[in-house]
Amino acid sequence: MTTPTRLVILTGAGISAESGLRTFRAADGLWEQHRVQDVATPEAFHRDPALVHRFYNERRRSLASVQPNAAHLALARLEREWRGDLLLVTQNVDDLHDRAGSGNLLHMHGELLKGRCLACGTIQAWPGDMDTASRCPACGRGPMRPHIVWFGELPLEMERIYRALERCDLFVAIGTSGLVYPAAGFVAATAPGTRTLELNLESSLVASSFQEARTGLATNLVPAFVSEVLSG
Ligand code: BV8
Repeated sequence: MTTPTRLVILTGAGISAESGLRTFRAADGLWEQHRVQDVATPEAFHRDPALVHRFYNERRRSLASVQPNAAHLALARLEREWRGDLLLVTQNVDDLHDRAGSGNLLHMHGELLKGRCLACGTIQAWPGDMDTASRCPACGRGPMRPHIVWFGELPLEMERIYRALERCDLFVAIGTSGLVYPAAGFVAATAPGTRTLELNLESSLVASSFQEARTGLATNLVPAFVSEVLSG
């Protein structure tokens, strides 16, 4: 197997689990007795914006009490020391990859710490609570929504992601259950001959699409994987 030169890494909630952030499946997708799929939608926001703001305010506040873990830090080390191309695509809306130092990072489902104006569309940092009275600092009039991709909405930068998937020679999925599309379909979008690897606590729903799967904690599997790749 030739040494890989172009990596695409996809992460999901499992990489943040050991930092103390609940995964979607572990919480069996429940929040305040609502299914996440029922809160994280444009319809829910239209129907009850205060409830959806509460859902995101609670999760935004929780970021202040968690830190990146060894898996996040290992991926940042890989980006620093890796001589080839590396694109880190995360489904996570937390800022742990950012705080760990990853730069070539794409939040395909948006970010908790950003807000989007419903009037002018400006996306801007939003570290504090957001509610129906929040107004856009850019245009001064627009109500705000979390800069989050909800169920039924198109994830961000999909063309850039598919281009990277077609070009890469190593695709690694870390801590994702393979339930949510289009992310779960990324492994199938890689070119024939691409090396594919899944790192997860247990087999994902798409494990059979990967050439290799390693099971264990991300804080063990990811640093070991990074050392292996860097040592060629
Ligand atoms: C789209 C932001 C179309 C929100 C998220 C009906 C109508 C419309 C669409 C659909 C529909 N039916 C189905 C769909 C498609 C839908 C979908 O896939 N639904 C699922 C429920 C079946 N997808 C969409 O809606 C997507 N958009 O299809 O648009 C379109 C096309 C054209 C034009 C317009 C529209 C958008 C999906 C994005 C939704 N937003 N996030 C928020 O965070 O509040 S998704 C959200 O859930 C996460 O971002 C993530 O993507 C997903 C959860 O998945 P995981 O990250 O994998 O987490 P999970 O808990 O599931 O798994 C954790 C894993 O970690 C496990 O495998 C576990 O074993 C492992 N693990 C745990 N601990 C550790 C560990 N591994 C290692 N170490 C550990 N310590």
